Amino acid sequence: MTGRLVVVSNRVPSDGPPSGGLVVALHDCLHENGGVWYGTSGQINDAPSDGFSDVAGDGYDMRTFDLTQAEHDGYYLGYANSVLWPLCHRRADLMALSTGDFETYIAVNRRLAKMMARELRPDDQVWIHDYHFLPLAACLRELGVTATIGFFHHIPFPAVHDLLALPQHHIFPQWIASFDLVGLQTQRDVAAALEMYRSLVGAEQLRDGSLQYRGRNFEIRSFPIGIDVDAFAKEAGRRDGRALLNLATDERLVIGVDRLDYSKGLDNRLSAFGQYLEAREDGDPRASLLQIAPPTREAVTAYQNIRSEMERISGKVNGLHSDLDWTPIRYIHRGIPRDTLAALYRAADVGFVTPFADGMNLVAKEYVAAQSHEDPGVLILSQFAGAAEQMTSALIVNPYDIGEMAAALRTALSMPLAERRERHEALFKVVQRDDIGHWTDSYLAAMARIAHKPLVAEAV
Ligand code: ADQ
Repeated sequence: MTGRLVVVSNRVPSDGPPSGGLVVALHDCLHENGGVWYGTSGQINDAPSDGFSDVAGDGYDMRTFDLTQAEHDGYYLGYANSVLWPLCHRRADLMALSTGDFETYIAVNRRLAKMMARELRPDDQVWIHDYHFLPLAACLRELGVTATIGFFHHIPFPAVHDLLALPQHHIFPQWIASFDLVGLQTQRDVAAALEMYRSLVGAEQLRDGSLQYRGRNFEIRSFPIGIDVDAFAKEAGRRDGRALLNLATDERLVIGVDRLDYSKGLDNRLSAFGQYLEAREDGDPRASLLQIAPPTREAVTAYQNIRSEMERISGKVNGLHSDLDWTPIRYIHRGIPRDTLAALYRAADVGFVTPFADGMNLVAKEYVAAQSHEDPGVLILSQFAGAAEQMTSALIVNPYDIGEMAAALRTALSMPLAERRERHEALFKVVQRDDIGHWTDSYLAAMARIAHKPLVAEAV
């Protein structure tokens, strides 16, 4: 590629070797092309900094900045995680609106833009990630930055009727239009974004697929994110997950892996498992649910009830169904090393992935990658996970319908080998085709194509 690759994400992986699919993929791109990675350091500092600190990256620069406590509270915990996150996950009712938090969110984006504008070059290709930085391109354009700027929105794009609940909905289209390329996870997200332009500001798609708004030309396209399939499959074969769990020979295993977030549908999932156990007949297999759910964003009020709700439902199900030698729900409230996780996926007869709303959901893809081809497990997947658009050979369920999910568990646990193989083969093909390498390559190719388009007016 010509020009430098510049990545921006909320956190920079400055504490040790990169881990996790997305971080490793971005690291690899930067390592290959050279460039810069900007983001917060994770440190809180009393005074706002006016410049970056340098962290040595492997073949590229990492430039970090600290937040003050007030910035962390207003920008990160406040507007990003208590307003934009629930808004994009169809939970406008959970938004904690505060003018102060919005102002802090804008101020952090402005400060970052000011510091970056001093360093950016016109031929840079800037790739910004996530809802923490929705106004960043608009702030950079105000400062005269003409570099190509792309954005990837990892979470669902809000529907217009939800967006109207955001007091700042009138500037949302302007933020988005300040990027040159807006990457979304699914076709459904692209349709929601186009509908926003059509119905809120009357901007239509041009014949070449791009949009024009306030004198700027930009593109909105879907780039479904993937995982490193080969690495994950190899990892999964290394250890015996059933031995780690001490499972009885005839005991079947259902697995759920999520951050403890209200968007992931955990309460209904546990209830569906309870209902499966209640309806179990003599011939039905005995199954345990292993739910791994590390805490996240505990300082945000909307997250504080989930933990006790999970404990209540699992306590109830275990109280009703446990036996001397059997606890039906094993609920683990912390993170698990990736190699152990891969082995546990492989050991599980069913991957139970039931979010109410999810940009993509990488757990669904990891579960499929980890299965053996000879004797694969079955994926149960919510229709509201972005992954459902591609992974149509899963058992697709409605996460609001507990009875339907309980029935899907029964179907999955008694599915004949031939059907399991057929479904898994189709799913594996999709996951392998659209892996993480394909995602970065196709996004960067689209950005390079746009970078070489003739310039248009930059008025915002
Ligand atoms: P998340 O909401 O974090 O990501 P997801 O896509 O499922 O959701 O990714 C979670 C990752 O964390 C997976 O790789 C998973 O293995 C790992 N993980 C979860 N719990 C873990 C545990 N207990 N121990 C170890 N690892 C664990 C956001 C969006 C998603 C989108 C991704 C990527 O919300 O919709 O798919 O970004 O774009």
